Amino acid sequence: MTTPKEHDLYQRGLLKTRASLWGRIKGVFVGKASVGEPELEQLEEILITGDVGMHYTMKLVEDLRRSVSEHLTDTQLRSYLQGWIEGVVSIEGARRKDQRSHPAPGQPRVTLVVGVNGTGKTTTIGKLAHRFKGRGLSIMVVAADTYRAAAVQQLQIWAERSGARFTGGQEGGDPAAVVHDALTSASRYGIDDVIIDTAGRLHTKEPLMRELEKIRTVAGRIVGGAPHEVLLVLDATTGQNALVQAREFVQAVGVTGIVITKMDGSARGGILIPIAGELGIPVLYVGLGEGIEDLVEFDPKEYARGLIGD
Ligand SMILES: Nc1nc2c(ncn2[C@@H]2O[C@H](COP(=O)(O)OP(=O)(O)O)[C@@H](O)[C@H]2O)c(=O)[nH]1
Ligand SMILES: [Mg+2]
Repeated sequence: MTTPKEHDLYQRGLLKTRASLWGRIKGVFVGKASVGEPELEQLEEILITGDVGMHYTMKLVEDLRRSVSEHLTDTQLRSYLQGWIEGVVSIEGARRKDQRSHPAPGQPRVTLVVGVNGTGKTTTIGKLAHRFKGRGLSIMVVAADTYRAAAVQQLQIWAERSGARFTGGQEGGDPAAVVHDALTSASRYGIDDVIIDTAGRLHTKEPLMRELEKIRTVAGRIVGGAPHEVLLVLDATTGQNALVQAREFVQAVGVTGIVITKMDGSARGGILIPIAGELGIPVLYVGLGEGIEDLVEFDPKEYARGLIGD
């Protein structure tokens, strides 16, 4: 269940997408005496330019064509679209078997956060640390992005803000060694949750994937079953590019959950539909702003209401 505050965050965060998607759809359908092919074609175009992707656009238009008689009121159309979107992202998004594992009692739960530079990994970790803290858990965040001193510092600032413990290496240090030391001390101190920040330099894809693999191996050696969760962070404003990135990471590093950030930053919030649909990996969180509170657990109903409605 979402709280009223989270409902508002969805509504506010998805404003741009809603204005573009529902705003245009309404313009096509409302006040029409009947729904015919010209309207359905226009709907198709709105959905495709709204990043919903060819596959789900065709499916939606086909379903609508079949289930709708001539006349469609504004309210009927709205609830039809909301229900359709909610169904697709919840059913399709959970198609794969849950890949998450659980730590043994007394061991920390280890989350590895991966994704391309600039997608919002470090920010998301800060927000997650704050969330988990709010549940009374002890948190450690780990800077395994050791290529830039600024990246390490940025995570340290988020650790201070959220009240999490911080571990980071020297600039240029070995990320796997940082993870080794961090997990050793997290186990010793009885930390509940460890969240690991990683580098995401796209231009060196193969070494990056190898490095992530090395981090995985080292983590599993220190804490049984770690990483228990691998979160892939995708930037909604990059549209179809996010899907391309997702395929690469899923193939290379075994992703267990997805975070889609910057849903508030553009009218491209529709991209969540093909991401959830194609990958079949659950979208766990969405980023709806830059602040520490602007990360919510993904809720298909709130998402659908944020996209379609007045
Ligand atoms: N509007 C908005 N901006 C975000 C969100 N998440 C991250 N950002 C911004 O995206 C930029 C890159 O984030 P960062 O965490 O440094 O990305 P990283 O390189 O993947 O670690 C920063 O300016 C963040 O404030 C979000 O959900 N909404
Ligand atoms: Mg970062």
